[in-house]
Amino acid sequence: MEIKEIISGIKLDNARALAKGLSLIENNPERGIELLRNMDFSNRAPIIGITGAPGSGKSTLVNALASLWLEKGHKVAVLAVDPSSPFNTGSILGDRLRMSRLFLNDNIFIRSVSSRGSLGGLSQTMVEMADFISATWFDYIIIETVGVGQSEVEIAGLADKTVVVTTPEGGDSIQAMKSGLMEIADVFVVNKSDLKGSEKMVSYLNEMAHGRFNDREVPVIPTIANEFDGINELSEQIFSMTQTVNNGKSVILNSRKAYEIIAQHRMQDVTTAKLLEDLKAEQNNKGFNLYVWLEKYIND
Ligand SMILES: Nc1nc2c(ncn2[C@@H]2O[C@H](COP(=O)(O)OP(=O)(O)OP(=O)(O)O)[C@@H](O)[C@H]2O)c(=O)[nH]1
Ligand SMILES: [Mg+2]
Repeated sequence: MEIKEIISGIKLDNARALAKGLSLIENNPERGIELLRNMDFSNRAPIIGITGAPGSGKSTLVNALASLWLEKGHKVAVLAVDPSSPFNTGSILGDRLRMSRLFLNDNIFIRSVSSRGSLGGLSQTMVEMADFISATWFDYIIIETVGVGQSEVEIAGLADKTVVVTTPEGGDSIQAMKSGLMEIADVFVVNKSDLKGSEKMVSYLNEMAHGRFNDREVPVIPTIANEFDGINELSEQIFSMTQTVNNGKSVILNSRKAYEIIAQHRMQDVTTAKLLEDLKAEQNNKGFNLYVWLEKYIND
């Protein structure tokens, strides 16, 4: 399928064109970028990152959120980042089974993406796949990543809004967590609120969220994902936060994305600082397309 055909297929909400586009991005980076250059990002869907410790209930939450949004008539795409660390391979299968009910619906798209080959967690391919889907017919894109090492921070770069999932059990470990987590969370979820210590965790996070490092309002929502408890509240919160998502919320994110892509080509003397400056001036222009914009920095 030619790029032109993919583009026209996407305009007709054609699932085959979506699949072709994603394979192109995965298998042929050059042509993937060419495809992205031709996409229209003027009405892009918000990307919601869901991250948290292994086993905190991210997939259960994603499943619940996606079901609720489907019921409301929204179209939802889910990318689950399949971590290459061996301890997680079993749970991915579990995730697939739990989500299988959703596979039946045309308004949902689910794909596991390998994080193989990336430096810190999310691959460039993943970023491009999410971007691509955001310019198709879906209303919301959810990305689940396990919060280990760098990946939380990266998901915050990729996502328009980031949900950090904690549990009452995580009480000790969260104290030890680097302050980075506070900065990336747009919402905290205390999942497994059926377990002891939930209220303590909620008030701890509330305290942290209103601490001196952060003047943003970061809501803390208790949930019991496997019982659909708190899912409405979380959904409402996400809806209201994403009202203002526009074409490229974060210049920092875009400058990093651009840097990665340019770095794959021959570099001029481009720095992320320079890209950040240039982006600030340009990315709010109507019809801005990052992939077209960065061409001028590539000299080959
Ligand atoms: N008690 C309780 N168990 C839950 C809740 N939510 C999820 N679980 C269970 O916790 C386990 C892990 O859930 P997952 O949704 O797979 O967690 P995850 O964060 O996606 O796990 P990884 O992808 O492996 O990091 C499963 O057995 C779920 O049924 C909850 O609110 N309360
Ligand atoms: Mg999972």
